[in-house]
Amino acid sequence: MNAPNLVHLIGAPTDIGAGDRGASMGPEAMRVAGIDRALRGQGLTVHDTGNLVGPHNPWQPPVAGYRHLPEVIAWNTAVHRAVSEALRADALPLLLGGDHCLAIGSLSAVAQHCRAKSRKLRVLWLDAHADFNTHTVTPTGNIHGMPVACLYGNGPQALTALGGPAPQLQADCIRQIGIRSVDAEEKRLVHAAGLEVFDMRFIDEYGMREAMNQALAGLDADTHLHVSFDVDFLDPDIAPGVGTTVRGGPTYREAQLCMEMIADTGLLASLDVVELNPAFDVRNRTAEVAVDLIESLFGKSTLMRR
Ligand code: 5AB
Ligand code: MN
Ligand code: MN
Ligand code: MN
Repeated sequence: MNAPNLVHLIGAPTDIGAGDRGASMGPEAMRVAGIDRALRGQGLTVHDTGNLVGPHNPWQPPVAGYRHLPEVIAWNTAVHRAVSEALRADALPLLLGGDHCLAIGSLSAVAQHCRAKSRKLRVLWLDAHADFNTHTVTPTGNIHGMPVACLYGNGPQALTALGGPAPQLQADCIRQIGIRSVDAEEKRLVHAAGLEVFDMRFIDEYGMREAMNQALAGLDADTHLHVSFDVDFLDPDIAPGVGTTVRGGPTYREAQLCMEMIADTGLLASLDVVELNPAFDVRNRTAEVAVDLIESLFGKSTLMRR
């Protein structure tokens, strides 16, 4: 099955799961940087569905290990619905975050869709962080540090069961790339769950090419490929506009190669672009880099056309 030619842009302007305010401005910054034009340039039909609506950020401390849980549930319910709708319309949902807690809504919709269609699912999690914290071990209570745990069934029921009985994801379907900041307790959980992680040490030693070859191994024409692109995956030198910068990330060229190798599969079927924070950005540079990389993700710089 070929990747869809229609893209639904879904704006989710919230920073409800983050530790800094500002990711709520992400969708507009991506539009200003020309996401629509960039995708059309790759021969895609783009339908901007506008922005979802949800509760404002009350900016409260965590309660029982979770910050803003009711609001996080409301936003993820809206994202789940919009992503499901796009998939039903045979479109490729492109979630414009918003912080990374929203991947619970998007990936639960994607997983549900794959179960219904008996399609295999591979998730590439491009991030500086593993996002595998739980309410008992989180150092912050910020739910943007917990989406992978929630998708594996470890979290509050209202989030883990979005899209059907938990877990939404099977242990072997995710590949994490670019990881370089994992909390001590979180590390233990990542090991116990057996997540496949291509951290920066791996990329230093073997290169992005080998990391991507391994992360993309075993795909076939019937695999739905989802990319969850946390912009803090990138080195802060090229992407300062994020809340949680961690130095030592992929360079521009390494990130391009990563995107190009994904494009070559022709299997990309859903995408999150999250954690862009214009309040920390410099002249919208990070949004522009993100748009530039997304063009490559949709095949700009490869000779093998979709
Ligand atoms: B992001 C931290 N591990 O749990 C936590 O940006 C940071 O979605 C999480 O990857 C970063 O608060 C979440 C310290
Ligand atoms: Mn993340
Ligand atoms: Mn991150
Ligand atoms: Mn972040």
